[in-house]
Amino acid sequence: MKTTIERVHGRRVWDSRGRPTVEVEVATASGTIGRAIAPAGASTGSAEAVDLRDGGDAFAGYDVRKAVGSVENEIAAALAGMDARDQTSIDRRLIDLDGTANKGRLGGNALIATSMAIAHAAAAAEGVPLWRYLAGDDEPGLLPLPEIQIFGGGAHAGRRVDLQDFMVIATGAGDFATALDWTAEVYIAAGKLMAEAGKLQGVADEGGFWPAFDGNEDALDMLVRAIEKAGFSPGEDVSISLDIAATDFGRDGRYRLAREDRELSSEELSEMLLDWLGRYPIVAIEDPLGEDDDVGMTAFTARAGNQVEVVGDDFVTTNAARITEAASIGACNTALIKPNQIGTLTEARAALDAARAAGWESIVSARSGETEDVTIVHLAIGWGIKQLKVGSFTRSERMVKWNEGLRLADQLSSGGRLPPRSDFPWGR
Ligand code: 2PG
Ligand code: MG
Repeated sequence: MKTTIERVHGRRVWDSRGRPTVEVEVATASGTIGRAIAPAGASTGSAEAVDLRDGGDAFAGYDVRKAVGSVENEIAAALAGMDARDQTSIDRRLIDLDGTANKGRLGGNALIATSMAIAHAAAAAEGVPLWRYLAGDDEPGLLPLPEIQIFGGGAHAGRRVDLQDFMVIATGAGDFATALDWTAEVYIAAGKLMAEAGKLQGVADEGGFWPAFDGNEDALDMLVRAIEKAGFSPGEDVSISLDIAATDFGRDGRYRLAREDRELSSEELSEMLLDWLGRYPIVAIEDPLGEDDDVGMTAFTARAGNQVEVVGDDFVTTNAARITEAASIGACNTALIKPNQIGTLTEARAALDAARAAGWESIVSARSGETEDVTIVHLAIGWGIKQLKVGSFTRSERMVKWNEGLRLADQLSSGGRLPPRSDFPWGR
Protein backbone atom coordinates (compact mmCIF):
# COMPACT_ATOMS: atom_id res chain seq x y z
CA MET A 1 0.00 0.00 0.00
CA LYS A 2 1.48 3.34 -0.96
CA THR A 3 0.60 4.95 2.37
CA THR A 4 2.41 2.29 4.44
CA ILE A 5 5.03 3.89 6.71
CA GLU A 6 8.49 2.66 5.80
CA ARG A 7 10.69 4.94 7.86
CA VAL A 8 10.40 7.59 10.57
CA HIS A 9 13.44 9.79 11.01
CA GLY A 10 14.10 12.46 13.65
CA ARG A 11 16.49 15.33 13.14
CA ARG A 12 17.59 18.24 15.33
CA VAL A 13 16.97 21.60 13.61
CA TRP A 14 16.72 25.20 14.92
CA ASP A 15 13.80 27.48 15.69
CA SER A 16 13.26 31.25 15.42
CA ARG A 17 14.78 31.87 18.87
CA GLY A 18 17.92 30.01 17.84
CA ARG A 19 17.00 27.05 20.02
CA PRO A 20 17.13 23.40 18.98
CA THR A 21 13.85 21.76 17.99
CA VAL A 22 12.63 18.46 16.55
CA GLU A 23 12.00 17.78 12.88
CA VAL A 24 10.46 14.50 11.76
CA GLU A 25 10.41 12.94 8.32
CA VAL A 26 8.08 10.09 7.52
CA ALA A 27 8.71 8.05 4.37
CA THR A 28 5.98 5.90 2.87
CA ALA A 29 5.98 3.09 0.32
CA SER A 30 4.91 5.65 -2.29
CA GLY A 31 8.49 6.95 -2.31
CA THR A 32 7.39 10.36 -1.00
CA ILE A 33 7.99 11.86 2.43
CA GLY A 34 6.13 14.08 4.87
CA ARG A 35 8.00 16.46 7.12
CA ALA A 36 7.08 18.66 10.09
CA ILE A 37 8.84 20.65 12.82
CA ALA A 38 7.74 21.20 16.42
CA PRO A 39 7.24 24.84 17.50
CA ALA A 40 7.77 25.99 21.10
CA GLY A 41 5.92 28.33 23.46
CA ALA A 42 7.38 30.76 25.99
CA SER A 43 4.25 31.72 27.90
CA THR A 44 3.00 28.19 28.39
CA GLY A 45 -0.03 27.00 30.31
CA SER A 46 0.68 24.53 33.11
CA ALA A 47 -1.67 21.95 31.56
CA GLU A 48 0.20 21.86 28.24
CA ALA A 49 2.05 18.88 26.83
CA VAL A 50 5.69 19.45 27.80
CA ASP A 51 8.67 19.38 25.50
CA LEU A 52 11.50 17.02 26.32
CA ARG A 53 14.66 19.14 26.72
CA ASP A 54 18.06 17.76 27.67
CA GLY A 55 18.92 20.21 30.45
CA GLY A 56 22.57 20.68 31.30
CA ASP A 57 24.87 23.37 29.97
CA ALA A 58 24.53 23.07 26.21
CA PHE A 59 22.24 25.69 24.67
CA ALA A 60 21.04 26.74 28.12
CA GLY A 61 19.48 23.32 28.62
CA TYR A 62 17.24 23.59 25.55
CA ASP A 63 18.84 20.81 23.53
CA VAL A 64 16.49 18.15 22.16
CA ARG A 65 18.79 15.18 21.57
CA LYS A 66 16.67 13.03 23.87
CA ALA A 67 13.47 13.97 22.02
CA VAL A 68 15.12 13.22 18.67
CA GLY A 69 16.17 9.91 20.22
CA SER A 70 12.50 9.23 21.10
CA VAL A 71 11.66 9.57 17.41
CA GLU A 72 14.61 7.57 16.12
CA ASN A 73 14.10 4.69 18.50
CA GLU A 74 10.76 3.99 20.17
CA ILE A 75 8.52 5.98 17.83
CA ALA A 76 10.13 4.79 14.59
CA ALA A 77 9.86 1.17 15.70
CA ALA A 78 6.25 1.53 16.83
CA LEU A 79 4.98 3.19 13.64
CA ALA A 80 6.81 1.18 10.97
CA GLY A 81 4.31 -0.69 8.82
CA MET A 82 1.27 1.34 9.94
CA ASP A 83 -0.92 3.13 7.41
CA ALA A 84 -0.12 6.87 7.43
CA ARG A 85 -3.79 7.58 6.69
CA ASP A 86 -4.78 6.10 10.02
CA GLN A 87 -3.95 9.26 12.00
CA THR A 88 -6.21 8.31 14.90
CA SER A 89 -4.57 4.92 15.52
CA ILE A 90 -1.11 6.36 15.07
CA ASP A 91 -1.74 9.18 17.52
CA ARG A 92 -3.28 6.70 19.97
CA ARG A 93 -0.15 4.61 19.70
CA LEU A 94 2.03 7.66 20.35
CA ILE A 95 -0.02 8.59 23.41
CA ASP A 96 0.10 5.02 24.79
CA LEU A 97 3.79 4.67 24.06
CA ASP A 98 4.55 7.87 25.95
CA GLY A 99 2.33 6.76 28.82
CA THR A 100 2.37 10.05 30.77
CA ALA A 101 -0.36 12.65 31.25
CA ASN A 102 1.83 15.50 29.96
CA LYS A 103 3.72 13.61 27.23
CA GLY A 104 6.94 14.35 29.04
CA ARG A 105 8.55 10.92 28.64
CA LEU A 106 8.97 10.87 24.86
CA GLY A 107 8.40 14.64 24.66
CA GLY A 108 5.51 16.73 23.38
CA ASN A 109 7.98 18.07 20.80
CA ALA A 110 8.74 14.54 19.52
CA LEU A 111 5.06 13.64 19.45
CA ILE A 112 3.68 16.70 17.66
CA ALA A 113 6.41 16.73 15.01
CA THR A 114 5.70 13.04 14.36
CA SER A 115 1.93 13.45 14.34
CA MET A 116 2.06 16.35 11.86
CA ALA A 117 4.67 14.61 9.68
CA ILE A 118 2.35 11.59 9.45
CA ALA A 119 -0.42 13.79 8.00
CA HIS A 120 2.04 15.34 5.54
CA ALA A 121 3.23 11.85 4.57
CA ALA A 122 -0.30 10.59 3.94
CA ALA A 123 -1.15 13.65 1.85
CA ALA A 124 2.09 13.36 -0.13
CA ALA A 125 1.50 9.65 -0.77
CA GLU A 126 -1.95 10.46 -2.09
CA GLY A 127 -0.56 13.33 -4.16
CA VAL A 128 -2.79 16.02 -2.66
CA PRO A 129 -2.01 19.19 -0.69
CA LEU A 130 -2.30 18.80 3.08
CA TRP A 131 -5.34 21.10 3.34
CA ARG A 132 -7.18 18.95 0.79
CA TYR A 133 -6.23 15.72 2.59
CA LEU A 134 -7.34 17.14 5.97
CA ALA A 135 -10.65 18.34 4.59
CA GLY A 136 -11.69 14.80 3.66
CA ASP A 137 -15.16 14.90 2.19
CA ASP A 138 -15.77 18.49 3.24
CA GLU A 139 -15.28 21.11 0.56
CA PRO A 140 -12.97 23.74 2.03
CA GLY A 141 -13.79 27.18 0.84
CA LEU A 142 -12.61 30.15 2.81
CA LEU A 143 -9.32 31.46 4.08
CA PRO A 144 -8.95 32.24 7.81
CA LEU A 145 -9.09 35.84 9.02
CA PRO A 146 -5.57 36.89 10.07
CA GLU A 147 -4.90 38.17 13.59
CA ILE A 148 -1.52 39.93 13.41
CA GLN A 149 0.78 41.28 16.11
CA ILE A 150 1.95 44.90 15.93
CA PHE A 151 3.47 45.24 19.43
CA GLY A 152 4.91 42.38 21.49
CA GLY A 153 5.20 42.48 25.25
CA GLY A 154 5.08 40.26 28.30
CA ALA A 155 7.24 37.16 28.24
CA HIS A 156 8.10 37.85 24.59
CA ALA A 157 9.72 41.25 25.11
CA GLY A 158 11.54 41.39 28.41
CA ARG A 159 8.25 42.53 30.00
CA ARG A 160 8.56 46.05 28.58
CA VAL A 161 4.77 46.06 28.83
CA ASP A 162 2.81 43.62 30.97
CA LEU A 163 0.42 42.46 28.28
CA GLN A 164 1.77 40.05 25.70
CA ASP A 165 0.23 40.73 22.30
CA PHE A 166 -1.23 43.90 20.79
CA MET A 167 -2.68 42.69 17.50
CA VAL A 168 -4.91 43.90 14.69
CA ILE A 169 -7.64 42.12 12.78
CA ALA A 170 -8.72 43.55 9.43
CA THR A 171 -12.40 43.13 10.31
CA GLY A 172 -13.50 45.01 7.19
CA ALA A 173 -11.44 43.06 4.64
CA GLY A 174 -13.24 40.72 2.28
CA ASP A 175 -10.33 38.53 1.31
CA PHE A 176 -7.07 37.22 2.75
CA ALA A 177 -4.74 39.27 0.53
CA THR A 178 -6.54 42.52 1.39
CA ALA A 179 -6.35 41.74 5.10
CA LEU A 180 -2.57 41.37 4.74
CA ASP A 181 -2.30 44.59 2.68
CA TRP A 182 -4.13 46.58 5.32
CA THR A 183 -2.10 45.08 8.15
CA ALA A 184 1.14 45.88 6.32
CA GLU A 185 0.04 49.53 6.11
CA VAL A 186 -0.82 49.61 9.81
CA TYR A 187 2.54 48.04 10.67
CA ILE A 188 4.41 50.68 8.65
CA ALA A 189 2.35 53.48 10.21
CA ALA A 190 2.97 52.11 13.71
CA GLY A 191 6.70 51.99 13.03
CA LYS A 192 6.74 55.63 11.93
CA LEU A 193 4.72 56.77 14.93
CA MET A 194 6.93 54.81 17.31
CA ALA A 195 10.09 56.23 15.78
CA GLU A 196 8.73 59.79 15.93
CA ALA A 197 7.81 59.31 19.58
CA GLY A 198 11.23 57.82 20.36
CA LYS A 199 9.59 54.60 21.54
CA LEU A 200 11.09 52.18 19.04
CA GLN A 201 13.49 49.78 20.74
CA GLY A 202 13.58 46.64 18.64
CA VAL A 203 11.42 43.62 17.96
CA ALA A 204 9.87 41.06 20.30
CA ASP A 205 9.94 37.26 19.93
CA GLU A 206 7.19 37.17 17.32
CA GLY A 207 8.58 40.11 15.36
CA GLY A 208 6.25 42.84 16.61
CA PHE A 209 7.76 46.12 17.77
CA TRP A 210 9.31 45.95 21.21
CA PRO A 211 7.91 49.07 22.75
CA ALA A 212 9.19 51.45 25.39
CA PHE A 213 5.76 52.44 26.65
CA ASP A 214 5.19 53.72 30.15
CA GLY A 215 1.85 52.02 30.56
CA ASN A 216 -0.37 49.51 28.83
CA GLU A 217 -2.83 52.13 27.57
CA ASP A 218 -0.03 53.94 25.71
CA ALA A 219 0.23 50.91 23.46
CA LEU A 220 -3.51 50.92 22.78
CA ASP A 221 -3.50 54.65 21.99
CA MET A 222 -0.57 54.17 19.63
CA LEU A 223 -2.33 51.28 17.89
CA VAL A 224 -5.46 53.35 17.26
CA ARG A 225 -3.34 56.18 15.90
CA ALA A 226 -1.49 53.75 13.62
CA ILE A 227 -4.75 52.39 12.21
CA GLU A 228 -5.92 55.96 11.52
CA LYS A 229 -2.59 57.10 10.11
CA ALA A 230 -2.73 54.16 7.68
CA GLY A 231 -6.06 55.52 6.46
CA PHE A 232 -8.40 53.01 8.06
CA SER A 233 -11.38 53.37 10.32
CA PRO A 234 -10.67 51.74 13.72
CA GLY A 235 -13.33 49.20 14.60
CA GLU A 236 -14.67 49.10 11.08
CA ASP A 237 -11.80 48.35 8.69
CA VAL A 238 -9.22 47.35 11.25
CA SER A 239 -9.81 46.42 14.89
CA ILE A 240 -7.69 45.54 17.90
CA SER A 241 -7.16 42.15 19.46
CA LEU A 242 -5.24 41.56 22.70
CA ASP A 243 -3.56 38.58 24.29
CA ILE A 244 -3.37 39.60 27.94
CA ALA A 245 -1.63 36.29 28.84
CA ALA A 246 -2.67 37.01 32.43
CA THR A 247 -1.34 33.66 33.69
CA ASP A 248 2.11 35.19 33.27
CA PHE A 249 1.56 37.95 35.80
CA GLY A 250 -1.21 36.58 37.98
CA ARG A 251 -1.65 33.95 40.66
CA ASP A 252 -4.46 33.14 43.06
CA GLY A 253 -6.58 36.01 41.76
CA ARG A 254 -3.90 38.71 42.22
CA TYR A 255 -2.36 40.36 39.16
CA ARG A 256 0.85 42.36 39.24
CA LEU A 257 1.20 45.05 36.57
CA ALA A 258 4.93 45.64 36.96
CA ARG A 259 5.10 48.42 34.40
CA GLU A 260 2.56 50.49 36.28
CA ASP A 261 3.67 49.25 39.71
CA ARG A 262 0.14 48.17 40.63
CA GLU A 263 -1.38 44.97 41.92
CA LEU A 264 -4.95 44.25 40.91
CA SER A 265 -7.57 41.80 42.12
CA SER A 266 -9.34 39.65 39.56
CA GLU A 267 -12.31 42.06 39.67
CA GLU A 268 -10.07 45.09 39.20
CA LEU A 269 -8.27 43.55 36.22
CA SER A 270 -11.65 42.66 34.71
CA GLU A 271 -12.91 46.21 35.25
CA MET A 272 -9.80 47.64 33.59
CA LEU A 273 -10.29 45.40 30.54
CA LEU A 274 -14.03 46.09 30.36
CA ASP A 275 -13.25 49.80 30.48
CA TRP A 276 -10.89 49.31 27.52
CA LEU A 277 -13.60 47.44 25.62
CA GLY A 278 -15.72 50.57 25.97
CA ARG A 279 -12.98 52.97 24.89
CA TYR A 280 -10.98 51.09 22.25
CA PRO A 281 -12.07 49.17 19.13
CA ILE A 282 -11.21 45.78 20.64
CA VAL A 283 -12.88 42.70 19.13
CA ALA A 284 -11.01 39.84 20.82
CA ILE A 285 -9.30 39.38 24.16
CA GLU A 286 -7.26 36.28 25.01
CA ASP A 287 -6.55 34.91 28.49
CA PRO A 288 -7.92 38.07 30.18
CA LEU A 289 -7.46 36.29 33.51
CA GLY A 290 -5.14 33.58 34.73
CA GLU A 291 -5.40 29.87 34.04
CA ASP A 292 -6.35 29.26 37.69
CA ASP A 293 -9.01 32.00 37.83
CA ASP A 294 -12.21 30.15 36.85
CA VAL A 295 -14.44 32.54 38.76
CA GLY A 296 -12.86 35.60 37.16
CA MET A 297 -12.97 34.12 33.68
CA THR A 298 -16.65 33.20 34.01
CA ALA A 299 -17.52 36.65 35.35
CA PHE A 300 -15.56 38.37 32.59
CA THR A 301 -17.15 36.23 29.86
CA ALA A 302 -20.62 36.98 31.24
CA ARG A 303 -19.99 40.69 30.79
CA ALA A 304 -17.91 40.77 27.61
CA GLY A 305 -18.78 37.56 25.77
CA ASN A 306 -21.65 38.97 23.75
CA GLN A 307 -19.45 41.79 22.40
CA VAL A 308 -16.06 40.23 21.81
CA GLU A 309 -14.26 36.94 21.48
CA VAL A 310 -13.06 35.83 24.91
CA VAL A 311 -10.28 33.49 23.85
CA GLY A 312 -8.97 30.64 26.00
CA ASP A 313 -5.30 29.82 25.47
CA ASP A 314 -3.51 28.88 28.71
CA PHE A 315 -6.99 28.53 30.18
CA VAL A 316 -7.96 25.55 27.97
CA THR A 317 -4.62 24.44 26.37
CA THR A 318 -6.17 22.87 23.23
CA ASN A 319 -7.61 20.19 25.49
CA ALA A 320 -11.10 18.91 24.66
CA ALA A 321 -11.96 18.10 28.28
CA ARG A 322 -10.81 21.52 29.51
CA ILE A 323 -12.80 23.25 26.77
CA THR A 324 -15.94 21.33 27.66
CA GLU A 325 -15.37 22.12 31.33
CA ALA A 326 -14.79 25.84 30.63
CA ALA A 327 -17.92 25.99 28.50
CA SER A 328 -19.94 24.36 31.29
CA ILE A 329 -19.04 27.19 33.67
CA GLY A 330 -19.52 29.89 31.04
CA ALA A 331 -15.82 30.76 30.76
CA CYS A 332 -14.55 31.88 27.30
CA ASN A 333 -16.37 31.70 23.97
CA THR A 334 -13.42 30.99 21.66
CA ALA A 335 -10.67 28.35 21.74
CA LEU A 336 -7.11 28.93 20.65
CA ILE A 337 -6.00 25.77 18.85
CA LYS A 338 -2.25 25.15 19.15
CA PRO A 339 -1.47 21.56 18.14
CA ASN A 340 1.75 21.33 20.17
CA GLN A 341 -0.11 22.38 23.30
CA ILE A 342 -1.84 18.99 23.34
CA GLY A 343 0.72 16.91 21.44
CA THR A 344 -1.10 15.15 18.58
CA LEU A 345 -3.25 16.20 15.64
CA THR A 346 -6.04 13.84 16.70
CA GLU A 347 -6.28 15.53 20.09
CA ALA A 348 -6.09 19.00 18.51
CA ARG A 349 -9.01 17.99 16.29
CA ALA A 350 -10.90 16.74 19.36
CA ALA A 351 -10.35 20.16 20.98
CA LEU A 352 -11.74 21.87 17.87
CA ASP A 353 -14.76 19.55 17.90
CA ALA A 354 -15.32 20.25 21.61
CA ALA A 355 -15.20 24.00 20.91
CA ARG A 356 -17.70 23.64 18.09
CA ALA A 357 -19.98 21.47 20.23
CA ALA A 358 -19.93 24.24 22.86
CA GLY A 359 -20.88 26.84 20.24
CA TRP A 360 -17.46 28.51 20.48
CA GLU A 361 -15.38 30.09 17.73
CA SER A 362 -11.84 28.85 17.23
CA ILE A 363 -8.50 30.31 16.18
CA VAL A 364 -5.57 28.21 15.01
CA SER A 365 -2.33 29.61 16.41
CA ALA A 366 1.43 29.42 16.03
CA ARG A 367 3.83 29.63 18.98
CA SER A 368 6.34 32.31 19.91
CA GLY A 369 9.11 29.89 18.90
CA GLU A 370 8.44 28.99 15.27
CA THR A 371 10.06 27.72 12.08
CA GLU A 372 9.37 27.45 8.37
CA ASP A 373 6.71 24.82 9.09
CA VAL A 374 3.34 25.80 7.58
CA THR A 375 1.17 22.95 8.84
CA ILE A 376 -1.16 25.23 10.81
CA VAL A 377 -2.17 27.17 7.67
CA HIS A 378 -3.30 23.91 6.09
CA LEU A 379 -5.11 22.98 9.30
CA ALA A 380 -7.02 26.26 9.25
CA ILE A 381 -8.27 25.64 5.71
CA GLY A 382 -8.66 21.87 5.88
CA TRP A 383 -10.53 21.97 9.18
CA GLY A 384 -12.50 25.11 8.35
CA ILE A 385 -11.10 27.20 11.23
CA LYS A 386 -12.07 30.83 10.62
CA GLN A 387 -9.13 32.65 12.20
CA LEU A 388 -5.34 32.36 12.11
CA LYS A 389 -2.82 33.85 14.55
CA VAL A 390 0.87 33.50 13.70
CA GLY A 391 2.55 36.54 15.28
CA SER A 392 3.71 39.66 13.51
CA PHE A 393 3.94 40.79 9.90
CA THR A 394 7.74 40.51 9.80
CA ARG A 395 10.35 37.76 9.94
CA SER A 396 10.26 34.70 7.78
CA GLU A 397 8.98 32.20 10.35
CA ARG A 398 5.82 34.36 10.41
CA MET A 399 5.72 35.53 6.79
CA VAL A 400 6.07 31.95 5.52
CA LYS A 401 2.63 31.29 6.97
CA TRP A 402 0.98 34.41 5.58
CA ASN A 403 2.60 33.68 2.21
CA GLU A 404 1.39 30.08 2.30
CA GLY A 405 -2.14 31.44 2.81
CA LEU A 406 -1.72 33.54 -0.34
CA ARG A 407 -0.61 30.47 -2.29
CA LEU A 408 -3.49 28.38 -1.00
CA ALA A 409 -5.92 31.18 -1.87
CA ASP A 410 -4.94 30.58 -5.50
CA GLN A 411 -5.80 26.88 -5.15
CA LEU A 412 -9.28 27.46 -3.75
CA SER A 413 -12.26 28.23 -5.91
CA SER A 414 -13.21 31.03 -3.50
CA GLY A 415 -9.93 32.77 -4.36
CA GLY A 416 -9.10 33.63 -0.77
CA ARG A 417 -12.41 35.05 0.36
CA LEU A 418 -12.71 35.46 4.14
CA PRO A 419 -15.67 34.35 6.24
CA PRO A 420 -18.40 37.01 6.31
CA ARG A 421 -18.37 39.56 9.12
CA SER A 422 -21.64 38.13 10.40
CA ASP A 423 -19.78 34.91 11.34
CA PHE A 424 -17.94 36.77 14.10
CA PRO A 425 -19.16 38.31 17.38
CA TRP A 426 -18.30 41.81 16.15
CA GLY A 427 -20.50 41.44 13.12
CA ARG A 428 -23.54 39.93 14.79
C1 2PG B 1 0.31 32.86 22.97
C2 2PG B 1 1.51 32.39 22.19
C3 2PG B 1 1.57 32.99 20.83
P1 2PG B 1 3.54 31.31 23.34
O1 2PG B 1 0.40 33.09 24.18
O2 2PG B 1 -0.78 32.93 22.43
O3 2PG B 1 1.50 34.40 20.89
O4 2PG B 1 2.70 32.59 22.88
O5 2PG B 1 3.80 30.49 22.13
O6 2PG B 1 4.79 31.87 23.98
O7 2PG B 1 2.68 30.58 24.33
MG1 MG C 1 -1.86 33.38 24.33
